[in-house]
Amino acid sequence: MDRRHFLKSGSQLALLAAGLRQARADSLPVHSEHAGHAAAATPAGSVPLLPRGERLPALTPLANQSALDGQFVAQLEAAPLPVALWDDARRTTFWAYNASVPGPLIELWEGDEVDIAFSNRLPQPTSVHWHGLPVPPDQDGGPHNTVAPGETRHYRFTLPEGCAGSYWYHPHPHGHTAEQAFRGLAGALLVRSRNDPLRHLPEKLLVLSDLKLDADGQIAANDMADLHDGREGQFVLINGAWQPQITLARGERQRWRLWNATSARIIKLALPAHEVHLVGTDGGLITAPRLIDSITLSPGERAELVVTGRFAAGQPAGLQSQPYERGKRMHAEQEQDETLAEVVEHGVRPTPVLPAQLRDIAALGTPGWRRRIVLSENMGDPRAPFLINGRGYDMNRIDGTGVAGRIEEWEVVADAHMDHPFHVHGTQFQVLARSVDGIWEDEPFLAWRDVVNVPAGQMVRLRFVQALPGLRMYHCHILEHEDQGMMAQIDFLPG
Ligand SMILES: [Cu+2]
Repeated sequence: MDRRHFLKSGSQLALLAAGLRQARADSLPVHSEHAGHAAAATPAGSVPLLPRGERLPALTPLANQSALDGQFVAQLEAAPLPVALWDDARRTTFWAYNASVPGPLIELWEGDEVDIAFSNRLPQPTSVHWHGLPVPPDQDGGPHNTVAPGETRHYRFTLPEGCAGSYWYHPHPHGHTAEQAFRGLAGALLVRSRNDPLRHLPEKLLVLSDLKLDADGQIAANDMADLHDGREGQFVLINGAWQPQITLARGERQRWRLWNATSARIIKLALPAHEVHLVGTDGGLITAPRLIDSITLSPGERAELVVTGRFAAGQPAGLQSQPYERGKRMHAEQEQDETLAEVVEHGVRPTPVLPAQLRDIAALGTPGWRRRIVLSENMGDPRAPFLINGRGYDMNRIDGTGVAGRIEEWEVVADAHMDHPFHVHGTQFQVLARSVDGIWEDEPFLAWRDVVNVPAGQMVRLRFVQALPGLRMYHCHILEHEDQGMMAQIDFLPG
C-alpha cells in the first residue's frame, strides 16, 4: 500500500512531500518517557513536522452494496497500513479500517437495516464498537464480543426513528482499546434524518485525532506519562491532515460536525473571528441554536456547529484550540491558543436563515432508580490505578443490575485529580445538572449525549433509559484509563 491510499481523497501528496522537506529543518520534541513536566523534559528524539495547509480532506464514504431502500450492507476490514508520511524511504505503520485514516465515513438514515461484515487482519483480537448508537448488546462490539485475528463477523442492527446524529466507531477489546485507536482505528458514522431543518446548509465533517510519533517516525508506544494522564502526541489531525485549510465565504453559513476521536485530549474549540451557534450534540440537534464563544469537547464527544463567516478584524480566522486544564500530572497543560485549522476567506455569500427551532426533545421524567458512580484514581497500585466505585474493571463481574425501559438517574462523581469523561454504552442521556465548586447548577438546555466530562472534584447528574435488555459498559473515555480499569458493567433485565 503506498501513500496514495492514505487519506484517499483530496490529498495533494506531491505538495505535501515538498512541504515536508521544507519543514524538515524544523522539528518538534517527542515527550520523554521520564517527563515529570514536558516543558522541562529532555526530548527522547525529534520528528520532522508534518506538512500543513492542505485542503481539508473529505472523508472516504463506505460504499453501500445494497440497492434496496432502507438497507445498508458493507464490508469493513482492520489491517496494518504502511504510510509514507515524509517520503517513500520511510513508512509509518498505522492500523486502519479499509486502508483509510480516519476510517471510511459510514452514512446511514434513520430506519436503516444495517449489516456490516467486519474482518480482522490485525495481529490481535479487536471489535467494532458503534459509539452512541442504540444497538443490541451483542452487536455493540464491547469487550465480551471480540473478533480473533483472521476472523470475520457481521454486525447487524436497525436504526430507530429519531436517532439522527453524529456517531463514530472504534475498537473496544479490553486492555487494547487505546493502542488500537491511537494506531488509527476510528471512523465517523452519520445518521441522517429526512426531516432535517439544516439540510440547506453546506456541511463539513471534521474528525479530530491525535498522532504521537517516535524518533523513527513510527507510532510511539504509550509511556508512563501517557498511561497516567492519557496519551497526547505532537499532532492533532483533522481528517488525517495537520492544520488543514477550510474555505468559508463572508456571510456564508456552514454546518460543521466535529468528532473528538483523540485518546485523551479535552479540546476547547473556538472560532474567534466568526459567529458560532451550537446546534447539536452527540445525539443530534438540540431544540434551538445557541450562540457560543467556545465549546469544550472531551474524548469521544461530538458537536454540530453552524459557523457564519465574519472574519472579524484582529481575531485569528482559524479553528483555535484554547487552553484547558484537565489536571494532568506528567504532561504540560496547554498554555497558549493553537490553530487546528486555517479558515480561508473565499468571497462573499448571502447569509441563509438559521431556523429558531430545530427539534423537540422531551425531558426524561421521575427516575425509577438512582445510582452514584464514583470515578477515582489509585496511583499507588499499578494493578488497579483507575477505579469505578472502588474497583477496577473485571469482565467476569457484574457491577449492578437494572431494568430495561426504566428511567435511571446517575450521579457521576470525579473523586480525582484529573477530569474523567464519562460514557455509557447503548443509549444516550440527558444531563440534568453539574456541580461547580460543589454547588449544583441546572443544565441550561436539553440535549442527547453519550459522553460528558466530569471535571476533577466535580459531579454530573444525568438521566437515561436503556430500551434493550442486556449487559452494558460504562467507562472513562480517556482510553488509557479505560484500559487500566476505569470501566464497569451493568446488566439490564427485560422490563
Ligand atoms: Cu479517565
